[in-house]
Amino acid sequence: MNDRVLFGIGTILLLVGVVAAACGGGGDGGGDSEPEPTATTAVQQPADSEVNVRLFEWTVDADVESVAAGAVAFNAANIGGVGHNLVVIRSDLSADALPVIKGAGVDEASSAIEVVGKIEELEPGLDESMVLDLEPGVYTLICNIVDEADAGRRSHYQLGMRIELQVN
Ligand SMILES: [Cu+2]
Repeated sequence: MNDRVLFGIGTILLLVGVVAAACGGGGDGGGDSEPEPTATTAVQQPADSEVNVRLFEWTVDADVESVAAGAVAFNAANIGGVGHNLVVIRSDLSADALPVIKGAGVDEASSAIEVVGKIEELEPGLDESMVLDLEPGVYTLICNIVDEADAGRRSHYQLGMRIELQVN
């Protein structure tokens, strides 16, 4: 019977060791343990897919035309010479037919569209990411900055900074 008792004690000690290794933050745990998750940089939540967007005068340039529905990361980079932003809009309207208010660009509060995400104005050379949970549909990516200097008070959207994105 001594063998069984010893075996039982051994099993308990083994379990205690496993629990200690799992709970402890100490450095001398088992060498086979999985690495602890490290802090991520720009993206806070995991994404299923990503869209890399370059913003410049007067283009919104995405590296894909379509993505799968789910968590989509938008990585926006302003490679232009003036400030740009990125507004992701869900609408049945075509990309060049969104409602516009003179001097204020696309009317982001319009009931004809839904703003599902926005990266505020980025100065030249800066980049920023956001993750949006997107359902299937057609989306429009725009820059909605209005330059004070523009006599026509047009937004960058009206100057051509718009592109459609299909979410499947
Ligand atoms: Cu712009």
